Amino acid sequence: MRKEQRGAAVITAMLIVALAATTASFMMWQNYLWLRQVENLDDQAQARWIARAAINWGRAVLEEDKREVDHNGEQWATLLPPLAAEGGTVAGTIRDAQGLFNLNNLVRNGKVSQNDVVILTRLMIALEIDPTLINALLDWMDEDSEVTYPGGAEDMQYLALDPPYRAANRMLNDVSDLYRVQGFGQDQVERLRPFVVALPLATTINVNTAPAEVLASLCAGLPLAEARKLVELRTNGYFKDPADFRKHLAEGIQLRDEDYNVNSAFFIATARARHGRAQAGYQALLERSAEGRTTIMWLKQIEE
Ligand SMILES: [Ca+2]
Ligand SMILES: [Ca+2]
Repeated sequence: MRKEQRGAAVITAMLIVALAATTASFMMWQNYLWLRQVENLDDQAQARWIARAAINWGRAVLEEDKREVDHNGEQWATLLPPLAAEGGTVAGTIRDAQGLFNLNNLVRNGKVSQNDVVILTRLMIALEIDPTLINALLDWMDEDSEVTYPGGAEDMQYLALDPPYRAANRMLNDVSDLYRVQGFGQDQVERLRPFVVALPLATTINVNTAPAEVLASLCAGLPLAEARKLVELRTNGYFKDPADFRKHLAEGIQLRDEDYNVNSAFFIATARARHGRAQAGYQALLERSAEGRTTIMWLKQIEE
């Protein structure tokens, strides 16, 4: 073999080896990426599974709980700190949904409940939100298509929008539904959000868990400062029954027996889990029956 030919053969051989090595490393790299993807998916599935399990744990805690009274000193109200679970961590909370004003109290069986309008009016004034917005909310929820003045809106107003839509004429599924109601923007909705809820049926307010703003709205003539004192008093105990709460109110303060209680049937459970690089979260509305069984009314995945 001539010298040049031998040289060319060596170069070709080297090229083949180099190419083979490159292809192999490329394939290995691809393989690695694929494995990482599988691992990530697996982590994601595990994280979801752990968060979902924590929601069920919340149900079990509520089922164990005594139902005559519900207050923030009970076990369900204890924050579940990040705990090691199944190779990951999980954290969770349960909140009493009946500590908040239930927007679905406003319209009962398709008809406006004036007493609840009065309660929400007080709350909105305290939060510095224009209370005439309530009229649009009543129209959104009531079964008729007659506009309530001032500020009301029915199909005619919503169909004129781009894109057009119709009034729901039924109860809210979620507080976020407010965004579709005339006059409610981010400012109003986010100011209201810590104090209101949308439950699937009309409910009483639990005076053991309601924030001061909600207590002050519930009772005619109760200033916010006095409501804060009641909340303060509650930190070292709880109201045993409705009469116990009433006993702590100054003379002249009025509230209706059917508007409040000391226990709850609806709770919001939130769980967040991590596994490997993945994280997942769920929030659920739980309903607890008179017999103590819990049902998931809705379950949604939450970010971060
Ligand atoms: Ca209880
Ligand atoms: Ca309507």
